[in-house]
Amino acid sequence: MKNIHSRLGLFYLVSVLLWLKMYLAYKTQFNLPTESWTQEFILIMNPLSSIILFLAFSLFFSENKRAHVLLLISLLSTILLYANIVYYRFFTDFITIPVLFQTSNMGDLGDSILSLINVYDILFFIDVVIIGYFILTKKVTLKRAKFADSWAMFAVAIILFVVNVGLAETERPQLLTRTFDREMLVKNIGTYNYHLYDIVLQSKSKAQRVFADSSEIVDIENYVKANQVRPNDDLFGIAKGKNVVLISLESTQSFVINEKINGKEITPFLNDLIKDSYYFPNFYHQTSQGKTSDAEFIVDNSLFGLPSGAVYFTHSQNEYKATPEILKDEGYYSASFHANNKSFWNRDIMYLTLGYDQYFSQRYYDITEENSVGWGLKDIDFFNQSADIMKDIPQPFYAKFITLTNHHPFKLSKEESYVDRYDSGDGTVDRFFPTVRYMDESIKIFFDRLKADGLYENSIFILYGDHYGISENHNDAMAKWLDREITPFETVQLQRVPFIVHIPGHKDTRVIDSVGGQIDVKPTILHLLGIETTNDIMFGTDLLAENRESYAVLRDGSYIMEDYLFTDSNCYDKATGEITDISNCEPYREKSRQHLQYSDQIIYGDLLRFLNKPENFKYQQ
Ligand code: GP9
Ligand code: MN
Repeated sequence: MKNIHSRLGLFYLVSVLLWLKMYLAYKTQFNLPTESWTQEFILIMNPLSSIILFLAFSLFFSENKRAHVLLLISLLSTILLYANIVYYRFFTDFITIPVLFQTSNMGDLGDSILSLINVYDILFFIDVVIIGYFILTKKVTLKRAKFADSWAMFAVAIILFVVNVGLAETERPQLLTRTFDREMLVKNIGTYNYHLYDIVLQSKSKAQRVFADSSEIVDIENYVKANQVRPNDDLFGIAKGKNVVLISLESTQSFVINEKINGKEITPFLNDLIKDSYYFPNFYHQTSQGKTSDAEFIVDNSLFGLPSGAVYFTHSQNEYKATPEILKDEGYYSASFHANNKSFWNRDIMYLTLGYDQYFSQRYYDITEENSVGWGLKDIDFFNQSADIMKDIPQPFYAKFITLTNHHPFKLSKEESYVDRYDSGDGTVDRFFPTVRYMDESIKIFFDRLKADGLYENSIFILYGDHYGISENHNDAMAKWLDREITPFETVQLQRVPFIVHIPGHKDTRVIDSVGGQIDVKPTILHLLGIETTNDIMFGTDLLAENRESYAVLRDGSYIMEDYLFTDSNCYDKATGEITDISNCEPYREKSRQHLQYSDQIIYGDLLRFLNKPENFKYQQ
């Protein structure tokens, strides 16, 4: 090991140049803002582990070849970096394996690739050229390096990687398991590590796909069809041809509905709207790590998200038959409106797969310091600007609006708060109430705008809470709010989120107590629009159907029946909240397991690609 540094002079030089180049690219070519010195430090160090790892392979080669291989690896790494730079100039995103095969994306790029390249880009290759000259003329070599040096360098790479991931994990917990944003991944683990990560992720899902066969879907299809429920005859098609306005209520749980804080309603607009809508107080979110994106996935597909990771990331190349795609055949245009970076939750890619015609992401909005708070554009500005965009979109449309202000850490200035903070002493819970109230106000303003713009009458409105906002870490404060202890039973009950179906001019409005969840939204919407779903593989049932079962299963396996609730191996009596005989929960035990397992099987095996064309089918009653 002695004198390793003198033996590896050239190796170090090439590494440092590549490293510097990466950091320069981060600063000049990509938009990767950092918010603290730790984040900046992570950004600086993150390319290093993979650079050393890649270059260390050169040391395996014979004395005469090493330097050449080193040069080649440096060149290939630069090409990969440069490919990302060019791609980013057009898509403001990083390359991911699926997009390489996504012809529509690459087609766009193909046309304008020349305009994305400029002559100064040669500078990215300047180090390779200069060092290449010295290597090829044999002025510098790596001849003195020893075989063992390669292992030493691998060890260094691994240590750097572990430190890097450790730091990133403290900055962004669950970054790798949840995979929520490419930009954040690149910021935290670097471009090259990100590509390696992407390769592992994609190959894992490809492998499972390869081993799946078409017979698997037959059983599932039979099962699902046997469980279908006939739509409500009076309501089927009642909104035929109307626009659908779908609103995702960020982090909104049902415990705020019809409640007051210091004498003021927390959701005055929603409370009013509920009186003129179908409202479901026993509606549960069914999300897991994919949070908002899981909710979107479940709502559009009537399939469950995955037990870990976000299906939006892990299985964005699957075949699905999501609501936007189904509605396309009915002449609908579909769009999603959300003022966040488009690669967040891999939405830009997944929306193409799901059949959305347009994603109005961050760049379609005018976002300034004044109109932003917390995660970005304030909901009121978001809806106002969205309403402007909506004037120009084709009708009928299926439009999804994803709110953001009521997102952890629930920041909002005192001046903009319509209600007081709570006083539990737990900041997260205390701040939650004003941001929920703010979101409520933004929806009121949105409705007013749509009325003024003549879109209201012609639309139906579906509002759903995406997932919990207050996690179990805040049980003490929640116990204070609810004035009772938070038992496992209460924890499940806290997973209820609002679900509202508002049909302008429709008089039959009521509170429907039946238990349901996000999985039931798709058939509910399609039936209102008069679209048959007999040939779809869905795990939910129309919430307005008369003989549907009052039931929902959560992603962690807990399930809720009309009178009982199962969680944590116990069966609870909903009337008392007390543990009751397990046999009371037995009727839905197998079904709950089956639903989750079949849905996962479909996603892991990409089974919907095997689906047969529609055949004649009758409801089984
Ligand atoms: C991000 C927004 C919030 O675009 O949807 O995501 P979340 O953290 O709630 O899943
Ligand atoms: Mn969310």
